[in-house]
Amino acid sequence: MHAWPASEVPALPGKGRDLQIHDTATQGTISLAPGPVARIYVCGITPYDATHIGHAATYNAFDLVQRVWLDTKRQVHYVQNVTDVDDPLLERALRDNLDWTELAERETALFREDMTALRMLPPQHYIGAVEAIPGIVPLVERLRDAGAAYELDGDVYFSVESDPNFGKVSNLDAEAMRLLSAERGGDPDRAGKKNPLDPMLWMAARPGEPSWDGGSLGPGRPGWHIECVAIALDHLGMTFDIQGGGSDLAFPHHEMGASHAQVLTGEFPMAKAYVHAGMVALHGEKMSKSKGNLVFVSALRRAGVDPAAIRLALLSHHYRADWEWTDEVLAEAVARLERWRAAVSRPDGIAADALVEEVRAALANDLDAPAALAAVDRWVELQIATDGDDESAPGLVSRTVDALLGVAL
Ligand code: 5CA
Ligand code: ZN
Repeated sequence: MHAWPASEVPALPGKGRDLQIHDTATQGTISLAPGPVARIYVCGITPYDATHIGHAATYNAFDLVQRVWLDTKRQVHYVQNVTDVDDPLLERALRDNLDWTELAERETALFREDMTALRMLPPQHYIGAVEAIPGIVPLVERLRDAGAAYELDGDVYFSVESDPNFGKVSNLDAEAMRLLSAERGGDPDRAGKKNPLDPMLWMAARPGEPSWDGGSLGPGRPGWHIECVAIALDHLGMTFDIQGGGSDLAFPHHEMGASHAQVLTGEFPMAKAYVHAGMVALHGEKMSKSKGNLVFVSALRRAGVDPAAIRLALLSHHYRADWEWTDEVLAEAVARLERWRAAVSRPDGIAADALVEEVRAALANDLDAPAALAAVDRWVELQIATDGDDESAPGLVSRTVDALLGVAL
């Protein structure tokens, strides 16, 4: 699949700092010092509805990770998937009397537009589940041949008991795992499973549903977790720097993915850091396609909201916080954008070298975007109140805000 166009990232004077980031698996902040090419896998959308502010907030977090790494003069190898075949997509297509491929293509196209408008850097490899199937089948066969998978009425399940490290990504107790499994695509109550938590690796073809050649597995379609493992291992290999997504992916998705990879490679963890963004709510409840309490990025854009203001609204919350989208959040971001633009439109101003370092320090400290905004706010206030004569300052601030925060002034 093609991704979307990259906005240019201006180079800043000096060099950025290495990222300290919270890792869900070790439940602490870790210091990540990737090699010259940093490797990140971010779980992509299931394209059955438009991009909402919750999605955008999560992708914003991982866009900041890339910007920090680029500022340390590293290259970034970024991979993202599109879950372009899965139950929710097929169910929505059926409900709306649409062809499921058309629905997936339409919503993926809209996602690309939204990401472009928000200046999110694109992945180098943007891979659909469907196009990954030829790589998924042999992995499921290997898991089965290693005794880590078993068949149930033609479907193939992964046995969580085959992984000695199972549970070490999300650190949840058995009861919490069972509840979340039922909520998030698992089937803990299906009779005949070895362990209720065992996730499906390969679903045998169902009447009226799409299916693909599964070699010795028979015709069917892939499970969700193996999709991301196959794509990640194919394009990044083992022990890449970050696997990212919203906090609702820690269990079961990233836990199961780590387990699949552990059995396939004998290594743990698949990613050096498991990084999870908080959930954005609307009217007191997590924004979710299934509940329908959504604010769409595309709807805001159509209403004339500057994407840079949307981006500032996302940045005004720490990525790990759960927060609520309100009209005030957006209004504050619109006002901030105006103030910042007025400040950098002056021909000269207050020296900004210290500001560059403050923004760098804030982001390197577990992506503290609110602290980065506060630092820019302080410069903007001084700039408006005082008569500085540094001609390079407004340009340097614009470039800093663009390079590190993805906001075009
Ligand atoms: N296709 C899978 C990942 S492989 C999936 O979870 N797709 S999704 O469309 O449901 O979600 C895409 C990303 O947005 C995930 O990282 C998810 O955790 C995140 N996300 C979904 N809802 C919210 C929300 N309300 N707030 C923050 N992030 C969210
Ligand atoms: Zn995923």
